[in-house]
Amino acid sequence: MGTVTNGNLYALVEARMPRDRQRCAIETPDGLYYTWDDLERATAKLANLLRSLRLPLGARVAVQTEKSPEALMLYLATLRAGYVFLPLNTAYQAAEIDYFLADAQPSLVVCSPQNAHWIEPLARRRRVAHLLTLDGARGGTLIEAGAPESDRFDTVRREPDDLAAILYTSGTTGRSKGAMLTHGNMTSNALVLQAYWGWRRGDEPGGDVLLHALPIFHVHGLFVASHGALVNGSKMIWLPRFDLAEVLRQLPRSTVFMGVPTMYVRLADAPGLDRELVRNMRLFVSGSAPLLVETHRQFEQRTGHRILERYGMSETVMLTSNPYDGERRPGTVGFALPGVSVRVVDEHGMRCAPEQIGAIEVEGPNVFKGYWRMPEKTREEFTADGFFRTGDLGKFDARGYLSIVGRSKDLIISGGYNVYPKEIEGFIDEMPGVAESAVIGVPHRDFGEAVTAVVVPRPGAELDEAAIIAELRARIAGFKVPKRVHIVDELPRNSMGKVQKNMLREQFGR
Ligand code: MLC
Ligand code: AMP
Repeated sequence: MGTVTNGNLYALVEARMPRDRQRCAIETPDGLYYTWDDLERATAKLANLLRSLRLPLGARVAVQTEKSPEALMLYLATLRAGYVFLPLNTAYQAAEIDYFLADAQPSLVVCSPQNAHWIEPLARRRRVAHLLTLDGARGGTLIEAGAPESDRFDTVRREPDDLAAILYTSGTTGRSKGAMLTHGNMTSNALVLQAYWGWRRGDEPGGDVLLHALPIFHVHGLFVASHGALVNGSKMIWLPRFDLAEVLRQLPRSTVFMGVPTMYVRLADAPGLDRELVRNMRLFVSGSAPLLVETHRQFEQRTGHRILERYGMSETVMLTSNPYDGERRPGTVGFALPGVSVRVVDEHGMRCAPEQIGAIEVEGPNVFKGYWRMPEKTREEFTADGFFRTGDLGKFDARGYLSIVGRSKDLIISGGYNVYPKEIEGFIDEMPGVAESAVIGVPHRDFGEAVTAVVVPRPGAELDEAAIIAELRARIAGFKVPKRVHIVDELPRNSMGKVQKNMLREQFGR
């Protein structure tokens, strides 16, 4: 493997492909099979197509499509061509998509053919120059337009500091902000994780095979999982979604699996899961939300495997990890990854002693460049000495393991998806007959936390739980819709007039 002088992340992927490019890179359960050569040539065609559209330098390519090998290739082609990838959750509806188009001003939108009828008018209104469709291997205008293009493309030179992707995430304000990640952020993190988690090269005997069941519009599935296999020359078994029966079917053929805690809760309860089924597995990784100690234990009893829990964010990719070789401690997220600094500080910015809870701040080559077109917000989120304030609360134990004990940001994590109470409250408060609302997360066995709304009617108004849920379902992504809506006369407030969400969580969390 020669030295890679081009800072483009794709240049690293290219340099680390197996020597024999006829080996399998991606396989799907319905029998599709893509070699590394296919990957190289298909991404070249798409990169040539993107170039032919004459998108301006730094153009954003916004993508909301179903998961398919072609969707991953579009991501890689965007990197190759030097543009900026902007993935969007497939559950997002018109109001949500419109916000991202207005804010990110992409030059190209790629969507599923069945959504083009409502995305096209939004894109036109937001002056997006191009709209193409992608429907996996079945095609779409993207694949048609790319077909006549050359299958050779010189990966565009990028510096480590150049933008590679924008991931929308939200803070305390509830307004989504685009976290700008650079080629350098992702390259450094991919290489660190490759070494830390002991990845075994795909073209060596006993090489790793990744079972990929995560969505590819967030850090976990798109970066941590895919990059892990891609920079390792490892095959991926590519599932369109997390389907428990399919995961169980594919586990004997896999060595690495990454999932959110909900997936482990479901796996640990699955009748077919036993040591024999996971006999070839080397590593199970969990992240994106807290993994309950109980799930960790139950999974170990069933499989003999201790899940490796790690911690990260859209703004920082991965920050900490339990050790691969040392003790994996349930309820903790392990140690700072090599090159990453993690500190826990009190309200005066002083480092906390072991076991003392404080704010988690981080620094390293993986930490993002800032929020898209929000320089002030970016400044606020960094300390004077350059650490990023994660909004998570944690503590180190005496042995240096970090635990996440809460969040200073008002955020619910449901099945690994982030839900911002302010956003949902905004939609509920607009409904006729609503005086005010508070959205909270309550413990949920499957999703970890379940979105729950507490709503106060205007005097004389009658509100109905089912009607509120139905109206929200028509407007926002399904995972954000409260599982329950409680109608109450008033919300508990403290002496400053602030709603006391902890009291609501106690009252409605049982
Ligand atoms: C689906 N539904 C959810 C939900 N997912 N509700 C609450 N929370 C969720 N997470 C709802 C749907 O709206 C639908 O509702 C119903 O459940 C069935 O939908 P589905 O798509 O069939 O659900 P299912 O396949 O069971 O999805 C569960 C899941 C999925 C866990 C597989 O949520 C998932 O893939 N989560 C992964 C999220 C992820 O990748 N996070 C990484 C973020 S990166 P209805 O009412 O319409 O029927 C990050 C950084 C880091 O955080 O550290 O990694
Ligand atoms: P996102 O904005 O989707 O990138 O979500 C990042 C947030 O997920 C972090 O700030 C944490 O609050 C949470 N998170 C990620 N991994 C873990 C973990 N292992 N344990 C607890 N919380 C986690």
